[in-house]
Formats: sequence, structure tokens, C-alpha cells
Amino acid sequence: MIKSKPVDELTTVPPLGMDEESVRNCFRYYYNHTLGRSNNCLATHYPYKALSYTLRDRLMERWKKTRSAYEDSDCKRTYYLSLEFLMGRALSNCMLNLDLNETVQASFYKLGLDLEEIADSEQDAGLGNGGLGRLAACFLDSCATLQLPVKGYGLRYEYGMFKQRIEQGHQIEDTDHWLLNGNPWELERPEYTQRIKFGGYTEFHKNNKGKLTVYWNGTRDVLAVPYDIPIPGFQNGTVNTLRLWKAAATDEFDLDEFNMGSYTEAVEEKNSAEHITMVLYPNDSSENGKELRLRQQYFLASASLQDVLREWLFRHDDFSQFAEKNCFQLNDTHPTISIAEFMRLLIDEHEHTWDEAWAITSNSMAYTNHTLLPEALERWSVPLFKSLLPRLLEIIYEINTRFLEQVAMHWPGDAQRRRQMSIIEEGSVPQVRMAYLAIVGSFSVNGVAALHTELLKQGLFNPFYQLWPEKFNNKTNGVTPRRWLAGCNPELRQLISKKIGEKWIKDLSQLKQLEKFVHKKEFRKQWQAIKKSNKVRLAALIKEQCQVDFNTNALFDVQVKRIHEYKRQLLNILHVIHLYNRIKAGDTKDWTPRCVLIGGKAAPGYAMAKLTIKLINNVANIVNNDPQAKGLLNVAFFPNYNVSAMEVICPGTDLSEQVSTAGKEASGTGNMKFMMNGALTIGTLDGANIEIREEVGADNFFLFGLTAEEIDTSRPHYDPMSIISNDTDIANVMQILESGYFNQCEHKLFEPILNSIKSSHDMWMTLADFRSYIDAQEEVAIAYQDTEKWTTMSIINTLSSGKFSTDRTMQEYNRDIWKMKAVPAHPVK
Ligand code: 26Q
Repeated sequence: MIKSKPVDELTTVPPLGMDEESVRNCFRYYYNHTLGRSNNCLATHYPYKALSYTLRDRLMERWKKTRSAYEDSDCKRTYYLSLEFLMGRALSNCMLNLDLNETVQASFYKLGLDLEEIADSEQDAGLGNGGLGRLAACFLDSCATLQLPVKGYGLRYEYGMFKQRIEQGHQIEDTDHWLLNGNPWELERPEYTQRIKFGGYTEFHKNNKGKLTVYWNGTRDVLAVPYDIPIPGFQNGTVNTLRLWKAAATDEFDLDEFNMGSYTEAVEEKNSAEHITMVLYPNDSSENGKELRLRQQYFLASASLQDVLREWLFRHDDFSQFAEKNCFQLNDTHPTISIAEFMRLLIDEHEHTWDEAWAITSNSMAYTNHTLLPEALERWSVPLFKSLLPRLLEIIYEINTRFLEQVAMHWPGDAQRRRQMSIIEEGSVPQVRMAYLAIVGSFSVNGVAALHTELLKQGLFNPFYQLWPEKFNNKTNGVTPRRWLAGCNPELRQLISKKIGEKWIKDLSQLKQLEKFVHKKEFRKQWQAIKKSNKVRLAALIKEQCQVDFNTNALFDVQVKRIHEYKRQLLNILHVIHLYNRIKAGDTKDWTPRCVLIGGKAAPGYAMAKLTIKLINNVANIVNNDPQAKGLLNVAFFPNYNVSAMEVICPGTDLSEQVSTAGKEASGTGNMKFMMNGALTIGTLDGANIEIREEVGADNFFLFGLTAEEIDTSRPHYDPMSIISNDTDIANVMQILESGYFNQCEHKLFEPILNSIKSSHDMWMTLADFRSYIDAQEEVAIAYQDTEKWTTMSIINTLSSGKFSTDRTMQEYNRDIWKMKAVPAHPVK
């Protein structure tokens, strides 16, 4: 930290002005007075905290004005229920949205503090695995910017996504204790604590009016304490809320144990209550069936629904208008237990009949699906459900019985249909199929890209589509242009704004206006200079994180995302090996120097994904240390890929790798961040790649590989061994891998990978696309040599990325599903 001047003491509360002096005084007050730091304190943490408080104060009044505007207008609201919100850092985002960037910069200059270093010391809020969690964060940003009354509900995990280290090429997981030094962005709200039931049994009694009433007794209860996080819109006075629940023990002891003298054992029970929000599950692509995960899901659902009902009843006498005025958007099946919980609350606690409760529930729930992988569809064992949530299981059975009557009416006499569509899957251990519960209990079911929605309708959920075609709709994902262009690429922001003004930040379709400048010499030069400068920044980060030198004149070829077989990081590394073979064979005429960056976390229990990381690291090690490859090819594995890393990576990327097996990636959103920042895509016709290619034009996209349909039709005859024997490049890649060249002291280490590539049952059909991939990469290499052509393509990528703003996505959700009116915040005096 550069600190040439002391931070003068200030002990009176300064005004909340947005000018430089007020901001500086407020910072001084917090730094010296509230935090009690002296001038010679060197840690970046305290200035970070003092600045955060300074900004938070300025959010606070806007937060209240937003809340009162929503209350006064009695507007319709939406609740985004999600087990994940991958928020990343808050501070610089807050400065951007309050338009305080330059002001704070000026204050810090006067104080002699380094703003960048201080902003960099903020921990990422890593409360998500990947795409689905980051999407939730981008959605909140867009809703605040569009002034839509949307509140996020999630869990306040004590430990977020694990931190990844690489040791001898292997992934090592460290815990992410992100709250250790406190979180200046959260506001505890103990007055809204909710009580959540677990376990116990149900009893049926007639109440005094002769009505049959269900009591859920003998439960072990846990408290849910809310923490609110402000979500500022872009320079519009709106501040929405993300409410995260923390689990806390009730003050009740197990009195028997207590009286028997087992004081500590009785207190220990507190521990198990608080475990519920201890840790985020780090697997993002397979169901895991663990009891604690079901506890988390129910805890979120019950706390959030009770909270919404409490607020509703504060202002309304009954539920007659509830579904008109409220909508719950379920982020995948993870919060789907909400459907049964809402039924329970309405029937057992608010005395509604089944039919009334069902009308309210099924008209207020909407479900978003994020995966086509059958192994990722959540199922819970009936016995587990029964022991943990006995009342909810009864309700699910009743929902299913009534639903199957509908199926029987639609397909009379078709027992197979009923079995196929049943929410309860029969078997030795019967299972609750959460996706089916979500479809049955929601008025809207959406996929996250055009192809994905089509595949849901024609494949996975086809029987449901036949029954209720009107429920199904597509909502192509997006990313917020605030964080993913204006925030992470300030130089490009400035250049764009100089040409077309600042309006594009709130209306990304305006980037089209850059068309006028595509062929302007000066503009192109600046475009190139900015890409270069972002590559320099990225290269420095790679040097620091990976100890690998990336030459900024080379093509920066990047694949960052969770490590999974379907995403085919293997295909990428096989191509690297192919390039290396060419170098070794002296086949380097007209070579395009290339630096390949791969990053991402593997689920801790996913052996193949972890072995892929090891292979990438081993190949990197050999290639980077081979003098023959020097200046031609470099490879690095980026450790602990997260939101903040992406903010440096995407602006410095030339080539974005989106190479999943067609039909497997629901949408992808990294692809959109790269495109916005002027990277070109090499990709398959999968997920949102298809729409990216449509927007940018086939000439500005490097396409390869089989289509989803071709994958399906060729799967039965897939013969990787014959592909190997008929293609010498591929044979050479397999040969060097099998020779143990990349695992010289680690005999047979990569055997599982080699076997899966060579297997005719390889689910991901890696070799089916390898030749086409090599050829497309060769086209990339040639295109990159023509700097002028590449620059044109890069500009066209950015100016065509308007569709992929979450502002557009949110407007579509609102138009088709939520049907809310925008509500401007009351002005701040
Ligand atoms: C399930 C059961 C138990 C524990 C964890 C999970 C779990 C957690 C996270 C399952 C899945 C996820 C996350 C999935 C995800 O991120 N999917 C991605 O969603 C993006 C946003 O729609 C898409 O762009 C990606 O294509 C999709 O893979």
C-alpha cells in the first residue's frame, strides 16, 4: 500500500454527499473512528472496510427508498429462489453503479492510497459452483437496473466454493472461509427470523370446527436468520435485496440429557443445527442424494416462503390476490421442495382447502431447467424424505395421485405412461423425481437457450410437453454488461462511449452503432491497443499464478469453466498435443504462436475431471520446458478460477473455447462474456453458441463438430479405434500419450483417460470431433495472422453481443412469466 500521507482523524459523522470531499471525510471517519486504525497500519483490509462502509451508507438511503416505493405501489413481486448466488466482489461494482468511480479515485489520490490494491483485497463471495450461480447474480443486477421488484433468496454459506491449489499437477481443495474478517455488505435482520421444522411425525385431528387438520409434531426445529445484501441498479437510485439465510440453533435444549447431567451433549445439538448453512456443495453436474443437501433445500424453501407470507399478510387479509401479485422463480430443481412446502403452509397453517392451495401454488411457481444430463436430474429417496420431512412427503404423494388422474384422463388405459410420468419412481428404493414435481407444480417451465428448450420438449420432458405444451418456453441466458464489459474492461468502455455515448450500458443493443466505425483506421488502432493492454494485464496475472510466460504477441486461446467430460477440456489438450507433435516434427512453416490457458475446478469426487487437470498440467510442464516449443506454444493451467479471475481473463482473450459435445451444454454464459469483450469463438453447435453464431454471422465464428442430431444418430456406430487408424495426426497424438511421454515417472497414470477416449461407449464422443476441431483451429491460426481481418472480426463480435445482456433476458422473463411493472425508487433528497 502506498501511503505517503497520514489519514487525518475525523470524529464527527460527515454528510452523505456524493462529492469528493464528503466521500473522503466519510472514509476518514470510518477508518479512524469506527475501525480505530492509526496512520501507520499497513493492512489493505481496513481501508477496504472503511471504503465499503462509506459506499454502503450511500446505498442505504436508496435501499429504503426502493423498499418504500415497492410498498407504496403494492406492486407485483418476484422471488428468485436459488441455492447459489455467485456474486464475486461487491466494492467496484458498487462504485460503478453509484457512479462514484472517479470520485473515489480522486479521494484516494488525495489520501495517498492505492484503490486498485484495496479493491483487489476483497474476498469473492463464492456462493455458487458455476454457470447457474453466476446467472442468478447477473439476473439480480439486471432486475435492479430495470427497476423490477425482484428479491433473491439464498443461503449464507459459511464456506463458499472451495479454493483450488495445484500441487504437482493435482488439484488440492482448501476451504473458503470468506466471512473470517467480516462482511461489510451484509445487514443482519434478526427481527425476521423464521422457524424451520425437521423430522417428527404427523397427526390428523378434527379441529373445533370439525375440519380435519394435520399437525406436524415431534420436530427438531432450526432457526433461519436473514442477512440482507444490497443489489444496486446502474445509476438509477434502485437498490434491491438479496436475502441469505443462516441456520441457528433454537434455545431449546434436550432437557432429558440436560437433566441427566449431559450438559455438553445437550449443547452439542446446536452444532448440528448450524451445520445446515456451513458449506456449499461443490458438485455441479451430478445429483448426490445426501441428507444435508435436502436439509439445505428445505431450509431455504421454508424460510423464504414463510418470509413472503409474513410480508403478504402484513398488508393483505387473505390470499385471493396472492398469485396475481407474487411469483417464485425456481433456479433448477434445487428449491423445488417449495411447491410442497407452500401447499403445507397454506393448508396446515392458513386453513386453505387443497384446491384453493393448489390454485395459489401452481399459479405462482415457475421452474427453470439448466441441464440435459440425465445423471444430473435430482431424485430423493422416499425413506430419506419420510424421515426428514414426513409431512412434505404426504403432500407430494397427494400431488402425484391427483396428477396421475390427469394423466389417465389424457391417456386412458396407459399404465406405462403413468409409470413413466409419475413423480414417484418405483423401484427397490422408490425415489421422488424433483424435476417432475417442478413441472407439475409450476405454470411455466423454461430452458436457457433455444436448442436446450427444444431438446427438453422433444426429449427429456416430452410427455409433459405433450400434456401441457403451453407451459414450456425458452429464455436464452445472458450476462450483465455492467460487470462483464463496463466494469472489467474500462478501456474498452471508454472507447465505446466516446463513439456512441454511454447508453449502451443500459441498452446493449446499441453496440450495433459501432458498425460505423469498424473500418475507421483510428478506431481499429485503438481497439487493437486495448486488446493488447488487456493481454499484458492477463499475462502478468498468469505469470503470478502459474509461473508461465505468455508472449502477448501470441494468440491467447482460453478455456475456463468447470472441468467436466461433456465440456471436453480433453479435446482442447489433445489439440495442444497435436500442435506439440507438429513442432517436434519440424512442421512449423507459417506458424502462429499460441498461448493456451485452461482453468476450472473439478468436483472433489469426480476422478476423471481431476485426472484431466493432472494431464493438462503435465502437458504444460513438458511443452513450456521444451526449447523447441519456445516462442511457438505455451500452456498454463489457471488455479482457483473464479469470478474475479474471469474479470481479468475475458478482456485479454483472443479465442474462446466452447467445445462441448453438442446437445450437452444447456447454454453456457462464459461464451457470452468472451464475445462481449471481442474474443472470437471456436465452438460446436451447442447451447447458446448457436445463437452467438447467428448474431455474429457464420464468417465470424469458427464452427466445428457434429450437431446434436448427428451425435445421436452416429452414436450407435461410433468407432474411435477406426478414427485413430485412419488419421495420422490423431494416431500420433494417441501414440505420444500412450508412450508415457507426459507421465514419465507416473506409470500408466492416464490410462483411464486413454481408455475412455478409445471406448466406443465414450459418452462424449471426443474423437468424433477431433479432426474437424484440428481443421477449425488451423483456420483460426491463419485468420490470426491477418491482423486486420482478425480485428474486424473482433469488433463485430462485440457489436453483435447485444442479445446476450441479462437485461434482455430479464425483460423476456418479465414479459412472459412474471408480468410485473417496473417501479422507480423514490428519489433521494
Ligand atoms: C445438485 C445436487 C446436489 C448438490 C449439487 C447439485 C448441483 C449444484 C449446481 C447441480 C447443478 C449445479 C449447477 C449447474 C449449472 O451451473 N448449470 C449450468 O447453468 C448455466 C446457466 O443456465 C448454463 O449456462 C450451463 O450450460 C449449465 O451447465
